[in-house]
Amino acid sequence: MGTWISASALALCAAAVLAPGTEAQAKKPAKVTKPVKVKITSPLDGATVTAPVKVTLAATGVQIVPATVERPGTGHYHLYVDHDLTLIGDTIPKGTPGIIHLGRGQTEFVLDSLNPGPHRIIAVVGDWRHIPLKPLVADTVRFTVK
Ligand SMILES: [Cu+2]
Repeated sequence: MGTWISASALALCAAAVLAPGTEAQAKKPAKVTKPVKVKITSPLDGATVTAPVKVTLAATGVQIVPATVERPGTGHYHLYVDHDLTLIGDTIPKGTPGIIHLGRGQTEFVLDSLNPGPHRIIAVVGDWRHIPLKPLVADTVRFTVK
């Protein structure tokens, strides 16, 4: 009798542990969430490059999708080219020189009109409303066009 109760209690316990997630999630160590990050993989910070400048981006912990996808955990890239960040809680403006929405879910963009000299790019991941993710997911590079 004591054995029967014990086995039953174990089964209940296991069910409770597995209930919130799938089996796959249950196999992972607890509390492992990928940090949400964006990186400008090219040009490199401090680099000297020739125009046109191809900007390439990589993200972890967030799925890069077209702006038409309204789903948590997704977003699209925005490039601030020689432009300061806009307010973090606000919609990222469209049609503003120096602010580019990669609204089709692109992971690269060619800047073909940069003049020779120093430049700065800030990449920001925003959601389908074009509002930056919170906390802010951004990366900055400074480079020089020959
Ligand atoms: Cu946008």
